[in-house]
Amino acid sequence: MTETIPPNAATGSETAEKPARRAFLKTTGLSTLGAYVGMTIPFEANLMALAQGMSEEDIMQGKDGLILMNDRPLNAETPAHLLDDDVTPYKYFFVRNNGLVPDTALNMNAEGWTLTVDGEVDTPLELTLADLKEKFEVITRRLVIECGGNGRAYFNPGASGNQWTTGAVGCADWTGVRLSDVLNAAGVKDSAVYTGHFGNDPHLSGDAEKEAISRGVPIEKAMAEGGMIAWDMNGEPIPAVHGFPLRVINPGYPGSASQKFLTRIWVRDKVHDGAKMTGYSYRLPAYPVAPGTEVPEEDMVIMTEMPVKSLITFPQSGAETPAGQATEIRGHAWAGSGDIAAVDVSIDFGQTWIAARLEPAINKFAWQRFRADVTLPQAGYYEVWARATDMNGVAQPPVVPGWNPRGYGNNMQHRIALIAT
Ligand SMILES: Nc1nc2c(c(=O)[nH]1)N[C@H]1C(S)=C(S)[C@@H](COP(=O)(O)O)O[C@H]1N2
Ligand SMILES: [Mo]
Repeated sequence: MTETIPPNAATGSETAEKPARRAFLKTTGLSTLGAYVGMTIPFEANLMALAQGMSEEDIMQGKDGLILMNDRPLNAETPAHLLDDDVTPYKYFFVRNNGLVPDTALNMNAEGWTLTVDGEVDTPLELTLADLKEKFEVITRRLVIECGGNGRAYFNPGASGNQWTTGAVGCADWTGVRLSDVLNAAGVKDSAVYTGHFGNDPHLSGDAEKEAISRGVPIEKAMAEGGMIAWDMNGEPIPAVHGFPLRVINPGYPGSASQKFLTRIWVRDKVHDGAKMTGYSYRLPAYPVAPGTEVPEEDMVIMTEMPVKSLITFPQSGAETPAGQATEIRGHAWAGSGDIAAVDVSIDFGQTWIAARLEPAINKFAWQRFRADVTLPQAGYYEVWARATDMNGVAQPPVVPGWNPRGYGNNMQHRIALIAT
């Protein structure tokens, strides 16, 4: 069966095999152990803690069934069938760290935490968590966070970086304040062009002078609907690996625009030039290039809005279903531009499409549930493909779109295998 199921239609463990193996090759002790137990190692929290040089802290405590991409920094994705919930629980939410998880997060210690808002503002602010909770309207929003490199594993030639397949995405309920309310309280000057976000997570090297990552968004995006500064995830303080005690969320943009462990928002009078804002990081060629092209650095432009996408979360790829009977297919669809217009599914490799029922988003930038009933006519091997279309009429392509040097923005249609019996 392994031979006949294409990569994107593979079952969870098979999907994991290639990237996980690759990760094992370049890492050390922990990974070797992982290779003995199998290619998808469920999180062994103590091992993870040790891998990061922590002694007892259980830094991935409560994670369940994720696939490890790398242990230093910690990166793990979620198999598609574990993303079936409307609200992704903590245990299934993917983890992407560029640096180390800071001690403040590991100890869940927010004592004395402040958020600085400075730069091109009338009144620089220094806000405690209590200030944020008291001085601004507190809101809860269901927002998708998706890594810009989700789907990287399918580019050919391949791109370096975490070999995410389809699981670097999640949709949680976030509680906090509007990013725009905080910026308005500081008074954004006309000279403001971009935000620059900072967190207290140490650089992998441990060098205190270096930032792990510091990205930002155009000021218009920061002031737009959706942007948040959040302290709760699904009704609990944001867990260590997801940015305790505070994170920015800029939904619809690559996940890297949602800074964790947030300490400062620097309003800039030019495009932010923090760590991983420049060079090839989170950038796409300014023009279409042939696969494998060496694109000059000056021709790379910052990736902004994430493309329209969907994921089939039920059934699990490789499942068996009776021929001649209706089977429910379901999943989620989302787009950086906002709401989804339609989702269609195909059981014949895209030759014909069936309209799925689509639920409205609970709020802008939440993913939307789709359901379709399909009947597989006779016993045998099938694939189910899903294709979402956004409000601008832009739909997911059937193949990997626009090759780019770092493998960003792959929104090709998701495919699962179904065996009719
Ligand atoms: N401080 C900090 N914020 C960060 C990162 C990081 O390494 N450090 N990674 C970013 C990237 S690339 C992504 S995709 C998301 C992942 O969020 P999650 O780990 O909560 O899933 O966080 C973003 N915010
Ligand atoms: Mo990311």
